[in-house]
Amino acid sequence: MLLIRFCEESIAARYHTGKKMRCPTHLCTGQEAVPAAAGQALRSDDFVVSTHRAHGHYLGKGGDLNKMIAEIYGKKSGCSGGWGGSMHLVDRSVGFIGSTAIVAGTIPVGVGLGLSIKLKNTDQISCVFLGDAATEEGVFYESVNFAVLKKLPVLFICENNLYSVYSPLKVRQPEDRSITSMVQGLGCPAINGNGNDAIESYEKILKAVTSIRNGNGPVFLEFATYRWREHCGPDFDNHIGYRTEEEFEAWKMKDPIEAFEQKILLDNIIDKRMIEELKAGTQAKIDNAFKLADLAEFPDFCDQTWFSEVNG
Ligand SMILES: Cc1ncc(C[n+]2csc(CCOP(=O)(O)OP(=O)(O)O)c2C)c(N)n1
Ligand SMILES: [Mg+2]
Repeated sequence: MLLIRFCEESIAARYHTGKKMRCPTHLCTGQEAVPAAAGQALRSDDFVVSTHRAHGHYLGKGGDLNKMIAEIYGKKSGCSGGWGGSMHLVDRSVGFIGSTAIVAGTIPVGVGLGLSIKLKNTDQISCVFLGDAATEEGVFYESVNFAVLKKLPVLFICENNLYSVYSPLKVRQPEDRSITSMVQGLGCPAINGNGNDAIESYEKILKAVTSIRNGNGPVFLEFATYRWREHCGPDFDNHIGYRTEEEFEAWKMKDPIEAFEQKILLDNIIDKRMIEELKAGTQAKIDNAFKLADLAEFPDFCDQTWFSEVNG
């Protein structure tokens, strides 16, 4: 969680200087618990597909920090060879099959990966990250239906942060209908949880992973959470008026990292000095990743070999 938080905050702090990051970035500050928990519950050979807000999912899955920052800088050493930028992360070495900017675009890809696992008869899992707005796309229903019908090893993780850009859920979906119940209606086991509670998220994801690995078919998890920064970009946008300062402050009080830190301090799992060391070490790694990205070369955009390399 610290790696994700500090990484996102370091991107935000540097974004406006030097024009080094030329791609749009959708930061997940405030939403770190679910990606971190999923990364802990999944195996490195499990597959993950993700969305436009992909940094946490990639780092959580064991993605390489240096390769991610280099990708955001558009450099050849980036995980997508510098071709993709923030929203198009690919790294087969950690099972991160890809993120895309098209809302719900990776859902059928993740279900297809689930079908490939079933056909190859391995015990991997395909994990599909999606936002609340992706449940409004037609392909979501086709994909869940197919996964249920074929009993595919697919874990759907919906991070419900209440908004699609500036539109709150209540202008997009019937107010009295929960996403979890709607998915249950499609015949898919579905539960919801507090996406700002790292331990609860981990336990729920692990339980789902165990059930899927045991051959019981797909599971859908909906986690309530909240993005702190603007939809796209490094700044804050509460002043626009689509959400209130009070709502934002109330969610900031539910900071997943602060809550986890308090818990492990209280339980004597870690002491304050260890936390400070962890924080300093994490920030140092991130600062170094930015330094490396800055020094790295840009790709030769006439050279297509990266595509053949990444596609095996
Ligand atoms: C098919 C499609 N429609 C619209 C957009 C524009 N768009 C980009 S992100 C976004 C919001 C998605 O919201 P959600 O899935 O809840 O994810 P969040 O941004 O909240 O993490 C929209 C509408 C898009 N990229 N693709
Ligand atoms: Mg959303």
